[in-house]
Amino acid sequence: MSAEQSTVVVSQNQGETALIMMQNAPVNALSKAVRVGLIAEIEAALNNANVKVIVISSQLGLFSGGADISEFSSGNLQPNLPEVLDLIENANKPVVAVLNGPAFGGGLELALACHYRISFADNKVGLPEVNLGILPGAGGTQRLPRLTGVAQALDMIVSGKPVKAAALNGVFDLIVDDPAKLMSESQAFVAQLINDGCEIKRVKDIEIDTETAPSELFSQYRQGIAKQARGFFSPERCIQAVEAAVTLPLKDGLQKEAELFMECMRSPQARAQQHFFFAEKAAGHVSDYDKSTPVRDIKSVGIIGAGTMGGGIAMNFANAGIPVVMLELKAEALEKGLGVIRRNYENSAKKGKLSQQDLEDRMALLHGTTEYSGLADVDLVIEAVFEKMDVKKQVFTQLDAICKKGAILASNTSTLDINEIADCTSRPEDVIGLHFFSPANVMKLLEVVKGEKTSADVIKTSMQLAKKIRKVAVLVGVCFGFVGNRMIEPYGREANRMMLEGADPEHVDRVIYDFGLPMGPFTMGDMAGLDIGYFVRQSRKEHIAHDPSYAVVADRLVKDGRAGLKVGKGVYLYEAGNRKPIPDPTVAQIAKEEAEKLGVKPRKHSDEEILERCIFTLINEGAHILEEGIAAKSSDIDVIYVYGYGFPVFRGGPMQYADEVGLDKVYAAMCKYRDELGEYGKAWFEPAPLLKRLAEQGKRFADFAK
Ligand code: T1G
Repeated sequence: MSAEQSTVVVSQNQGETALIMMQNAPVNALSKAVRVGLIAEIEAALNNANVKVIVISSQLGLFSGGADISEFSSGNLQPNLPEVLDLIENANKPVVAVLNGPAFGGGLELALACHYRISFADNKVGLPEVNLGILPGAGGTQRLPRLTGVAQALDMIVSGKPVKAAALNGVFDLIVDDPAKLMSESQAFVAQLINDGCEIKRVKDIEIDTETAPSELFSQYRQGIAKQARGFFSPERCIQAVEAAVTLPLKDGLQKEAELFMECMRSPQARAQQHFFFAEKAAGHVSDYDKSTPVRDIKSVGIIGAGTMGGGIAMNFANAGIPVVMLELKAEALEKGLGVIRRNYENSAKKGKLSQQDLEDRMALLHGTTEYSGLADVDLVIEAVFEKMDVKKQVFTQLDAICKKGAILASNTSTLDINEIADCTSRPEDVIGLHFFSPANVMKLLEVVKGEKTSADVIKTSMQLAKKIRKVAVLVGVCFGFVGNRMIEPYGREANRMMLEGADPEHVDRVIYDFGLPMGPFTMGDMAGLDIGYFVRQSRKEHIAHDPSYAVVADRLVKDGRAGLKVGKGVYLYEAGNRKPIPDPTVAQIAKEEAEKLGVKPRKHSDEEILERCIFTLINEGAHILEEGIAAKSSDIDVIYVYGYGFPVFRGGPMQYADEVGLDKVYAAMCKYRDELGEYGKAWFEPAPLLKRLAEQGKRFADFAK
């Protein structure tokens, strides 16, 4: 495609300046067409004797979101981005990058290959490739350290976090305070450059300032990131690439970077994290409404319950500048709840995450009432009261009587039937589930639970409001536990059943921790409270009737007052004020007694069996959920599990992981345990029909559309 036909790169000659503008909506992804267009325009400018300076910028609101991630799987990356950047860096006329907006990944690398860089101070730039399981593959690991020093470059590349242009020392030749003056000041910069004789400054000619790379830098950095980089493949390769910048000449450093880039690109983790990037975006693509569907204006929110959940939920709205009215029937409970919120903000302020002014501004948005009438004028109410249907129904009956017409009535229920709740009001079309995950002011996931009668505009309003309060919303249907909690049930069941069969809880927890979850099922159960599972099972007797054996130990621990961390003992023991689980041999004894009572034969569990029984049963439930239409697509389930349960993003989520393992293997394992575990196996290991069907067709969950 030649430049004149290019629609994604245009240029205009302004006398002695060739202005090359990218316009590949929506983010100037550096697709093949853009790379071809850039090469054509740059070569044309280099061959134009009138042109003295080349400027590269953008017609869109950002400079560039980097390489086109959607091209990675196609493999046709020629001409590749490094070729474009070599052309720029070796040009015999000055090339100036004018960053009129964010520059990420290859977009920033494009600027680094230029001879001069201009931006406005608050502009965001970054190298987020590590979040895609790869590393900056177009010279970023070699050029950035030469400009900004090794330590800052290392942190940007390994953390993937964006920084403000003004904070990136040594990278920009001109930082403009007022974005509105960017173009005019850039023109003056270029005019001066021409006037001064068009000197060319190539980053490759800059020697690394080894002062910024003390010998212990890399080892200390490795230690510093060990916890959050646990299990990830690309952070270590990012570090190695930056080390190469310090130890090798640029040409060899670029070669090393290319090798490490391809090593990462070929890894299952890169596939998983790139899948997840698009999965998160796709969660917002919902077929229940369209562009014409109206959105209700949410100017104020009522929260019922100022406890842990209610308080956390309230903070989300205060953080977004939306006034909140919190209802507690007792004044002291209200006082307590507001006090907890203030302490949370004060803790953030102590860590420098919040200014005192912001703290006061947010607290000023939080009002309290002890009367339902205090909610009469809010645009949205979210109840976070006790998880019992009759309590929820009482609340919604009151809300129906009190709240203004058009108010959205939402439940934070984590398992209960939204349709049943809606039907106790005169306005079921205004009722929806907004299931926050604890701690509600921290966890990014929001399950938006649509009832059968929930209107499209209420769904759309909820999905858009989620973005405003910085949540990742996934739209789900109604069933017990919706998606997340329904799938976690078999996961916890298998852990408990294996304990009954003689497995050590710490063995089970270690296998799951090593797989990449933040903690194993028993540690998680103790932290959440074993009584929560106990109450859920009491309300699900018909469901667990299949074979209730798995719960006997957990039920007995609760009856023995061992509700978990909060009481100092659950499956593990805990010293006061210490969350470290201490194995307790008496639990194994209890399990042995209960197993003998039930005639459950002891069984040796390999790491593989532990992993498969916990994770494949979770995946199998996901297959049921997909087939029932409770989740619209498998990638939505992945988003729920990564953001709601800490499923390792380097595995892409449970359904992506199953696709990577191969559904035939998942299916075979389900059949194996069904047949090996006697009555219990028959009760709980029947493969979901969708899993069976896709496995037989050699397909993936990602191929399934309801
Ligand atoms: N490639 C392809 N599609 C992209 C994309 C990209 N780099 N970035 C965004 N999109 C899509 C996105 O899926 C969405 O699609 C639409 O654009 C709008 O995105 C060689 C190899 C740039 C800050 O990781 O962080 O460079 O949902 O809603 O809120 O070393 O997009 O509309 O169908 O997010 O204005 C590294 C990823 C690539 C940046 C803009 N770059 N993108 O935010 O829009 S690898 C990244 C973002 C690389 C080099 C390596 C954000 C944004 P849809 P959006 P936004």
